[in-house]
Amino acid sequence: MNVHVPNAEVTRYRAIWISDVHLGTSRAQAEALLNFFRSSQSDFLYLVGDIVDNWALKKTWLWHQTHNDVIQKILRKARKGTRVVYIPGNHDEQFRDFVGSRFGRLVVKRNDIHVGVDGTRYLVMHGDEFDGVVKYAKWLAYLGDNAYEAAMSLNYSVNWARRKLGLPYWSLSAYLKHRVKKAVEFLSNFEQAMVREARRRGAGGVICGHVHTPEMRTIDGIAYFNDGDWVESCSALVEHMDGTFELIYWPQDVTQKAAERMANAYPHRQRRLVSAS
Ligand SMILES: [Mn+2]
Repeated sequence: MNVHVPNAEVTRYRAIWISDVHLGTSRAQAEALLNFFRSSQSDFLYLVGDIVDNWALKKTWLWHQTHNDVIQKILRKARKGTRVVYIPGNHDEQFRDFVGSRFGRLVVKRNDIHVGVDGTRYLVMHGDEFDGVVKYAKWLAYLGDNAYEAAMSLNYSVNWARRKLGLPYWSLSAYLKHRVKKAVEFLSNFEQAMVREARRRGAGGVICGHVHTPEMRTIDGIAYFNDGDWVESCSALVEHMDGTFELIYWPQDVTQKAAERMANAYPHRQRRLVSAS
């Protein structure tokens, strides 16, 4: 029985958008992203912010080889002909100092306009620009970040116990975020702000990240596309060659991945490990 994830099939897209990878933290699903990168190819690759988590890097250095591999893979794609547009977010805002710089086929921009196959203009931006919390009270955002880190480590413990008990994965942070965002109607305000900005810029749509909530819908006649994140959703927005858009959710079952790695390392334990997930 062969359990490795097949990479042989490479899908070609016109454009790919990813954001909120948070490299430099243990939450980054670098392996899943590498697997997605190996399985896809595109004319345009938009890195829509929070690719590297500088705030986290300041506290503790948590940089795996797989995080290097993600960067290498992106640069390799740029060398091979993909036009890479890097739009730093609030967690990698230090890179905003490089806005306007060009490194071969990789350009750093504050935001960008992507023109779809049918000529529709899409405003591409990270999204923190209109996040009242980030914009008006930076210390609040830092506090929120620490609370999120704490929730994620608690989440890990809870799920370790649940796995031992044979229960399925349960996302505490998703639950907390859902509750919090419901309370302050943050998400709705965020979406409205993004759509307003797209209209102000004369665009027919907006493509963003930041809130870790993949979405594809039309709000007041403006396309609102959120590419999600590579912390929990492992999602990417893609534009097919015919101009249609799709949200892709990449397989990321951590238990399954761990089982596969173990199975490859210890073939004789394969059956038990795979059936345990
Ligand atoms: Mn962000």
